[in-house]
Amino acid sequence: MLGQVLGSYGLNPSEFSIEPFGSGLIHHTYLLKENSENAFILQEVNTAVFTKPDDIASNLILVGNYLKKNFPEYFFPLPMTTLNGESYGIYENRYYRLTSFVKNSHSINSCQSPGEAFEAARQFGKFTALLSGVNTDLLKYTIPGFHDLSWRWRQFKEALQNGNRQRKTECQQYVEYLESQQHLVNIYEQITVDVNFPLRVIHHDTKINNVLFDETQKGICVIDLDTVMPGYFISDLGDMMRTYLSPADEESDPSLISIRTDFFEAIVKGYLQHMVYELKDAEKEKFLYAGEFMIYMQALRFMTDHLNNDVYYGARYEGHNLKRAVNQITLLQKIRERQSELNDIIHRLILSSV
Ligand code: GN1
Ligand code: MG
Repeated sequence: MLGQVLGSYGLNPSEFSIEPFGSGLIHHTYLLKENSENAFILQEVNTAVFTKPDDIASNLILVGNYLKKNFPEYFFPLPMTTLNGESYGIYENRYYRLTSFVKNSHSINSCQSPGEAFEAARQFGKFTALLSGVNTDLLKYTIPGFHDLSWRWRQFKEALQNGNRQRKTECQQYVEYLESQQHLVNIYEQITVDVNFPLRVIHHDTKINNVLFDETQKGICVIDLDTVMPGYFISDLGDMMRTYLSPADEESDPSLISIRTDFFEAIVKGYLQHMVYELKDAEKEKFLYAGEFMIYMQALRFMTDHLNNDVYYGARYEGHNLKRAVNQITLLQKIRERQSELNDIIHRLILSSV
């Protein structure tokens, strides 16, 4: 298989060492090393999740061309094209893409310092800010409904109706908690009809491992661009809060979760660096909601998957997705406890950055 795929890029597989790479839940990713000079990332696209891989390619070409024309100095790591000029190497109906490994770059799997949080947030904010002139109508929705909280809510309700009955009974208290937070869906619905809340070019997966860092720990660029599509800024800002604030991640025991205020400050500051000139007042009022929105959506998604017998995320042990859901519920509650302190930080930083 790899022979055919690499061949379509004009590469000879016998010249490479190949090893699994990264920790994403969705695609299979490999690092191909020729020598220290030449390395590539090969990824098999999960077509059960991304049913139209050509839509990803179409978005990246559009965004890539826009950046090249308007901000030629911005580094945008596009996948390579095959010898035939295709965006994917296709073998037995499986889609593979190849990207050059960015020299002297590295990624990190968990956010360990406010400096890293700042750099990542700056990179994601810069990405959306530079693309503010793109007509989002021209972009495809690579996963329809991806961050549509109303749809996620309906999926959750459907899983309660049709999913695993025993699991539903066992986790009743968490189900009830999630239902009690439906007001977060209502706020999202107001946002979708608010003319002051524009659709922007959003990355939609702002975990720290989707930023490349250089040797001085400065951000180089954002990667993992499959979910670049129209969306609201709360998705990117919120997912950073979801994944950088606590020293314990979504896989951890909920008792280890805490909110690191200095990391919160770093995220907001970093995101505002470029975005402060773009964001409207209505958006600036939704900074803390961004975190609640993303954490709640992820809790709903994990719980829905648990009720649906782990068909989407998979499970390494019985109750894995329930544990992840409870982890996210705990994170949401911890943020709530600190609400007024966090809002003070937001207001201070917004005022001082304009
Ligand atoms: C998935 O594959 P990965 O880890 O980059 C998911 C995200 C979730 C995340 C939770 C396409 O991302 O939306 O936030 O898992 N991506 C997709 O860990 O569903
Ligand atoms: Mg990823």
